[in-house]
Amino acid sequence: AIEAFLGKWCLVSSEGFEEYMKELGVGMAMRKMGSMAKPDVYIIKDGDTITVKTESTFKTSQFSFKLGEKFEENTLDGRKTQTLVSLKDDGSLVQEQEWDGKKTIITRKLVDGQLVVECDMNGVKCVRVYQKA
Ligand code: DKA
Repeated sequence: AIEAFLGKWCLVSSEGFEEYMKELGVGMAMRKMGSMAKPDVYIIKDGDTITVKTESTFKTSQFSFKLGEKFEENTLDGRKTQTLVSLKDDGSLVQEQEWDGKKTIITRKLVDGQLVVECDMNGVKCVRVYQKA
């Protein structure tokens, strides 16, 4: 259920994020800031609407959606994507972003009470772990 994802999460570790951002096409200046940022992520539910808010000293942004309904997302790095978020049978929350004929997938799962975020762009993967605040 989505309820387990709700709350405030703080980044505790990040592997491969620089390479992932590079594969996304993020420029060097923003990659530097992105690598240094230790964001807090808030996952909030209001009725059917879920909001994911990412807050850091570098940038704050948020997106809202309903599970299984495509929407237009403005990403932290300035892409405008067609995004679909769905909750899989194994409990993972899968966010698929499509833009300019490209695609990336961000999978969020709960492992031992931590939020594990796995990003994949053309097979370039990154893993970021968040702890409940
Ligand atoms: C996360 O939630 C990572 C989500 C992917 C962000 C991609 C673009 C970032 C550019 C600064 O931890």
